[in-house]
Amino acid sequence: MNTLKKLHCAAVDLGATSGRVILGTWNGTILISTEVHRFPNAIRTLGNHDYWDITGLWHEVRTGLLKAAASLPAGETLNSVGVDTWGVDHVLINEAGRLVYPTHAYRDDRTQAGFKALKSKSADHARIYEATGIPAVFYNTSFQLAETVASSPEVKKLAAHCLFLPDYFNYLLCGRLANEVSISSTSQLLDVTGTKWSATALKHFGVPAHWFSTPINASTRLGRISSIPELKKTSVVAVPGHDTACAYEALPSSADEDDLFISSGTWSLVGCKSSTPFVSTAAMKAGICNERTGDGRFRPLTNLIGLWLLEGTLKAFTERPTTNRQWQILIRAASKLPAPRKLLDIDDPAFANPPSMKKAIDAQLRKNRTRLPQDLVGYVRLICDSLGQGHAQVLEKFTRLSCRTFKRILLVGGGAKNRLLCQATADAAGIPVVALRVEGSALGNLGSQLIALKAFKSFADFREKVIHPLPSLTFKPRSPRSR
Ligand code: LFR
Repeated sequence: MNTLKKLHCAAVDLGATSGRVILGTWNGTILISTEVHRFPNAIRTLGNHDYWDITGLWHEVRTGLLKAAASLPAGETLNSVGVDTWGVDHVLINEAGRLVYPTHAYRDDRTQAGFKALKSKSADHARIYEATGIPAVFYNTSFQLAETVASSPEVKKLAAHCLFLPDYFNYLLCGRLANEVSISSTSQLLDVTGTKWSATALKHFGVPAHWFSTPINASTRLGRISSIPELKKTSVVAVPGHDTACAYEALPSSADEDDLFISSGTWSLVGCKSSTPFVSTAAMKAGICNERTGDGRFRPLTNLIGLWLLEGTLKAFTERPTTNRQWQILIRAASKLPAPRKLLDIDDPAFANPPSMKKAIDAQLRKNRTRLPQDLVGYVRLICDSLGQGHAQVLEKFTRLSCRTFKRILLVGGGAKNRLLCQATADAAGIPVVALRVEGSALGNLGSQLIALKAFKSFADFREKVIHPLPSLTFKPRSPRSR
């Protein structure tokens, strides 16, 4: 008989377009996860700038946690909660914990000038890459904070702490101020190795060093919830705060390091795990971001535009799918179309935050004298094939840079449900794609909490017992390329 006490954990997983609270119950043998709350999220525009609705997000987090606790059998307690979010975004607070600056969304184009300036000065770019392992990406926290300080110099006096969004929600829950390592590594302000903030980067961007504290590893217990009286017995665990770090931990990787990882959602994050960072000039040119795992190791990856292309394009069509069934019909219809003759250049900066994604795609196609798709089905086909090709190009880069031979691509996230995207990736890459249809970030988040609660020794242990037995779908390349 299984005598182990059940453990109940809530994973708060906030994404740029939706958020969810997933209740995970580990009974010593299986992990049952149930979505207890889901809500939309969106960038809010005010004047010429883009922001996150932080108060709205906190309201949803609170609602979701109360729902999670209410769904438990009488007498059982929610043991812990962990929060993960997208990367780079942050709050500035004073000593009393009050917000002193609005929380901008990373797609706000206030960072463009600083981003372009760094990209154009190759010696500076190389110096910052060498120091932080993160190349110039338009949304980096570094560019955001540099713009904040330049446009509102008084903020240097007002702000006492910079917390990344998961760090801030942890603080709101339990009052403990801490920067977690995986989310800190998305900033372009952390040293590429170790856990010191980069003096070189802080100086270059004009960001005060005292805003940050030495990052802590994930699976650290921060304290009990103090802001929601009904949940005062629940512990707050710092999980890998970056959703991508959580998703990577939830992939059924082999011990041989021959798997390439894709977390496929609004962004396609394509990379691998590594004990050392990739810091060569070639890695910088390839746009490799040496982000960290929750225990401070490396997950070099490249960021592609991902399903943002599709999410944006859908807005131009009145008849768009809302149910799983409608999605399946759309994807099936798109799979039956002939392959597009020419694919999109998905790195086109015009796709970053256009007023109309369809118009941005049409403009690129017209420029390349390519015929426009006739309907939504045609756009879906074009987008999925183009993303598949983008994934394959990153595989080539990683093969070259790591000197490894990748045997499989492990894919998790919303894209795992999209058969056309998985097949297009396998076809273009010439190796199988193993798709895991689970909420990857939430699962990694739950794993980190269960490690903190001592139900598992490590993520390797969690993967062996929880992830490897999960069903997955393998897409074999239809026309293996000669390599
Ligand atoms: C995905 C993600 C990516 C990051 C982007 C912006 O949700 O976290 O990893 O590069 O959002 O933060």
